[in-house]
Amino acid sequence: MEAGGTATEAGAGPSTSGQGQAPKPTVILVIGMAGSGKTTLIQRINSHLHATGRNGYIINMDPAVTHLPYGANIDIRDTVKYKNVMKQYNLGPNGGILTSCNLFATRFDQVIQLCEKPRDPPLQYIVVDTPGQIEIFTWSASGAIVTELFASSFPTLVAYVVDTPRVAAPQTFMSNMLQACSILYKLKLPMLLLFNKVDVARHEFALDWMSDFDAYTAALEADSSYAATLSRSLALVLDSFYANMRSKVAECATEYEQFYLPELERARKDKAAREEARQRKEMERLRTDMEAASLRAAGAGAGAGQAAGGSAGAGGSVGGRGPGGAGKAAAAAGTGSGAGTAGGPMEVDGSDEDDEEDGDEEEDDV
Ligand SMILES: Nc1nc2c(ncn2[C@@H]2O[C@H](COP(=O)(O)OP(=O)(O)OP(=O)(O)O)[C@@H](O)[C@H]2O)c(=O)[nH]1
Ligand SMILES: [Mg+2]
Repeated sequence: MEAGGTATEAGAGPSTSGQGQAPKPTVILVIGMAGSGKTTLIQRINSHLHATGRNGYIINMDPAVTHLPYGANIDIRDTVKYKNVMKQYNLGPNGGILTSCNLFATRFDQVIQLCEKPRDPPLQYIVVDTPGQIEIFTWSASGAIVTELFASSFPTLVAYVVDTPRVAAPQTFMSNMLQACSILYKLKLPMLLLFNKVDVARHEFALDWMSDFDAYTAALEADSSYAATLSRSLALVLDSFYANMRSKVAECATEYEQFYLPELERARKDKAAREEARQRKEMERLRTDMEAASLRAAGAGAGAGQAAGGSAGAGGSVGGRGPGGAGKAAAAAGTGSGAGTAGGPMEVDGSDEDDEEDGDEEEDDV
């Protein structure tokens, strides 16, 4: 495997857990097309880490894998049984994987706690194996939760695995690069392109295409189809994408510290401010509700007192000075106690509306 350089050669960058503690491990999210060799690559990374006396932590997020060539420290299959999920929710294979990942994501805070546990020697890398169906990880709630939780706790990067023999044709290469680009946009994390299976096909042609536009257009020369013309235009556009690709894990970790972490902090502050505003609104609503309830209770008490004194029309007069429509409804109902029942449903309607608004806010947060 090559990364326009090598993938696992460098340290995890300067980030630390604070208070003079050991540096934080770097999280490597291994993503790539089905069969591109993610799992095999992780097995090799794992043995390389062991051979060089470094401490790594491997997490398997693929619920459908039948055999793992490495010993995972955390395995989604220990928590969620993919086949049971398929049966229980009447799902097909992809729906089963997606739902299993989502179920696992609901407990991902525990995974982060395990990763944060101090160890001797300290962890240097946390490597995450993902399902072959890229979109299941990158475009699902579980992918968003997992990446966000990792990125807010550790320097995190995406290692995009390219199946080198399968991208030897210029247009397949372009489609794979667009896929990588879309993941970069979605996950917003530093990215490492890993050219895999170089024992079958060397990766130098890809490096040439990425660094030299003329070399790429020359490869497309014989092809005058619309797709080839589009590929030429896209190669120009992707120039800055290629230029920003890193070739070492440490470079990605530094990029994370310099650009992604400040952005993350800003997003976290925004979220905290939104949450504070929501809580303030809730408190205000609660206060208004309580005031209204105490006014109603006072009104109902007065109505009951007058009714006990034998005045049949007293309910009407209570309604007149009660809080708006509720009082009038009580008068129409003709009893003092009716004020309570008429007031109840109106209040429930109101809180339902508010609850829907709050629900939207929560969805945006996720
Ligand atoms: N020749 C060669 N074959 C490889 C290499 N890496 C992986 N393979 C083969 O590619 C196939 C798929 O490998 P996996 O590691 O299961 O790929 P994956 O991306 O994890 O697959 P999914 O999880 O199903 O998406 C297997 O047959 C591997 O033996 C490599 O570097 N060279
Ligand atoms: Mg795999």
